Amino acid sequence: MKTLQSDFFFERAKQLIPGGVNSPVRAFKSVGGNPLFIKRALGSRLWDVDGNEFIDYVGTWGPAILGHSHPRVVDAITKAVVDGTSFGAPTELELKMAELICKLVPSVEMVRMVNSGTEATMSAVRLARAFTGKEKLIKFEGCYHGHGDSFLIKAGSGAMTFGVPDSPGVPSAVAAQTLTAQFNSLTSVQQLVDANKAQIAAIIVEPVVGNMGCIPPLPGFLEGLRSLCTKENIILIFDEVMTGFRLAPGGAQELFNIKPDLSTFGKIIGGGLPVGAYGGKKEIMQLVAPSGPMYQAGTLSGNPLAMTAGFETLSIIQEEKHFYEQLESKSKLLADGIATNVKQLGVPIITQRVGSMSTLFFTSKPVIDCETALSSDTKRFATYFRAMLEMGVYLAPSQFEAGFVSIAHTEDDIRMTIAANRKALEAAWK
Ligand code: HOZ
Repeated sequence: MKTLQSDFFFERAKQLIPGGVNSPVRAFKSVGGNPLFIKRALGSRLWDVDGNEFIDYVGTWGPAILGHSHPRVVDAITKAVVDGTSFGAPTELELKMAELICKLVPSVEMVRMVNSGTEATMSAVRLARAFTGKEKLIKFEGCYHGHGDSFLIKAGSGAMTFGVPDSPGVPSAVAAQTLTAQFNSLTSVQQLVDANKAQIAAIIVEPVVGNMGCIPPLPGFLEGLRSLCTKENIILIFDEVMTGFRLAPGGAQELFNIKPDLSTFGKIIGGGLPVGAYGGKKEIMQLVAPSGPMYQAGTLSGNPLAMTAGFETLSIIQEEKHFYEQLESKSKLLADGIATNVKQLGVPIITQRVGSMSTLFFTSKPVIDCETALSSDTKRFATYFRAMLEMGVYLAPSQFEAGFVSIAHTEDDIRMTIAANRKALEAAWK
C-alpha cells in the first residue's frame, strides 16, 4: 500500500499539531506506522490521499450509521447552508429536533443541545450536582465520557490506549470527587456508596461500553444501578453518546428497558456534524439556565447545519423499513463469519457484539470490565490491524475501541471483510 502523501502530510502536521492529530486515538501510535490522511468517504468506503480505498468500520467513531455522505443528508445540509451557517438565536429546527429526541427516548422530557459529547457529559454532571446538592461522582474504570476534568480518572478510549488513564492537569481537588468502580460489579458500586453516604451526586455509565472495546452489561447490572440510585437519591446518567440511536431508536435504555434520570448524546444526532445533547426528567432539566440557576451556554449550540444533518439522519432511520433489523442482520453476518474463522483457526479471540457495535478482543478471557479488557495481547492486535489495513479494511487503530457496522455496508463488503479477517488472524499468529 502506497502511503507517500499521508506520510508527507503527517511529518508536516507533527510540527504544528500535537502528535500530528486533532484527537489522540486517530494517531496510529499503538499499532505502528503513520495515520492515513483521508480525502473523501461515501457509503461504506473511505479513500485516503494516496488513492487507497477501504471498507470503513470506524464510521467517524460512531456517527456514520447511514454510511458516509448519505445523499439526503448532503442535500439537506447543502440547502440549509444557503440560509446561513449560525444565528446564535432560536430556530424552528431546534424545536423539531427536541420534539424528535423526546419522542424517541421516553426518559428524556426536556433536552439541551450542545456541541460535543464532552460538553454533554460535563453539563449533565454539573446538573446532577446542582440538583442533589452533593458533589461526588462514580464512574467506571475504563469508561470514557469525553475529556472533562472529572472524567479523566481511570479513563478508557485513547487514555487507555496510550496508558494515561489519569491525565496530568486535572486538579487533585476535582480528581478526589471522582470515585471509580468496576464495570459489571454492583458490589464495587455498593462499597463506594456505603463509604460515601449521602455524598454521591451521580453515577455515570456507558450502558454498553464502547470505549474499552465493546462490553455488554451483565444481566442485572443496569437494573441494579437503577435501583441503587433510586434508593440513595443518586442521579443515574446514561452516557449514550455512542449507543444512542444506534442500538435501538431509544438507545441502550430502550434495549435494556431501564430509565436513567439523565442521558447524554452525540455522534448520530449530529449526522456527522459536531453536536451533543443532554436531557432527562423535567424536574431536573428545569434547573438549567435560563429556566433555573445551573449555568451552561454555547455560541454554536443548536447550530442550524448540525440540527439539519442530525434531523435528516434520524428521519431517514425512522422512514427506512426495519432499519434496526437490517443493521442487526448485517452485523450478525459479519460476526458469524469472524466467529467461524476464529473457531477454524483455533486462535484465542473473544468476539463481543451488541447490535452494530463490536470488538475482537485478543484474549481468551470473556471481557467484562477494564481488567479483563487489559488482558488483551495488543501486540498481536497491532499485527492484525496492519494486515487488515493492507487488505483494504479500515478499523479503529486501538484494541480498546468498538467497530461500527452501518446500513451502507453491503453483503460484498462483509464477505470481503471476513476473508481479510481470516488472513489477518493467520498473520497475527504466524
Ligand atoms: N473519542 C473517540 C473514540 N472513542 C475518538 C474521537 C476521534 O478521534 O475522532
